[in-house]
Amino acid sequence: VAPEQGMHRALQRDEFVLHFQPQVDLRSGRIAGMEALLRWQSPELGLVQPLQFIPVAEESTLIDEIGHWVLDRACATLRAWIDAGVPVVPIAVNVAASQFADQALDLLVRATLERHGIEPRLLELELTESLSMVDPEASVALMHRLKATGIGMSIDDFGTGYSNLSYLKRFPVDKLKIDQSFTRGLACDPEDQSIVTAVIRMAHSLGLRTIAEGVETEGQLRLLAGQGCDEVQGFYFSRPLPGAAMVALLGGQT
Ligand code: G
Ligand code: G
Ligand code: MN
Ligand code: NA
Repeated sequence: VAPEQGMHRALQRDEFVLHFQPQVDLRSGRIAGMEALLRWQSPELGLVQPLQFIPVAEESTLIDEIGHWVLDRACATLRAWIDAGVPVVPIAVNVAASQFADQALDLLVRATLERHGIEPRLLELELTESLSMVDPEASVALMHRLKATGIGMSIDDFGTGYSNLSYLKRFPVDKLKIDQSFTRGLACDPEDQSIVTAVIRMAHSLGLRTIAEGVETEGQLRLLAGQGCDEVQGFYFSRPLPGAAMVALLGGQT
């Protein structure tokens, strides 16, 4: 079967699952959030990673269907965990550029939150720098409507896109996610250190929080803490986890 057909069937057969990666606040040491990361549990192919199917999905409207599913499942998961007495933290969901081209995304977000009875502050959308470049004016307007719903917004993979700083100034986002390509070189590459230091300073002076992605070593962690980075995410603390394992982590911190 063609890959798109396989994924369409996967949606119908409920073969997608969300995994969750903790985001740790460096000041308190507590889990302050979690990123929802999509996996495809295919009966034929096994566990398929998103890099193997998201790019294919992005070539058709399938990415929008998958995006809706992820948003709905993220809110449904929060609802189930809250009902079970789990001390939940906000969930961050990745948004593809084409989802952002839909000017009614704010209405979809609102409806999804209401359907599951989830407070807006428990949802964060991760946007990429490139998604706003097709129609910057419309994107900024949509971001303001999303902001007005009460959800959080972050810029994912910061530093790898067009990095149009004049738009960054106008984006009503709360957080910059420093791309893992910069984190990787932190302990050995002075240029990566300079970039990370500058990004953290710039973010803070714009009133934005920072989270470093791809933190794998104690050395990286120490440098980030020294620069005042707010949060970290990466294998050093935890790989993306199935729901039950994430629940155990959250339950362990009360
Ligand atoms: O989870 P990591 O394992 O491999 O994810 C790889 C890439 O896939 C990352 O760029 C990540 O942002 C993207 N990705 C993961 N989950 C989703 C999702 O639910 N929606 C979109 N659009 N991208 C996702
Ligand atoms: O593009 P986005 O930032 O959404 O994708 C996150 C990706 O980074 C996922 O594929 C996730 O599995 C991966 N990831 C998370 N933590 C680490 C890490 O510490 N090291 C590496 N190499 N990848 C990571
Ligand atoms: Mn992300
Ligand atoms: Na990223």
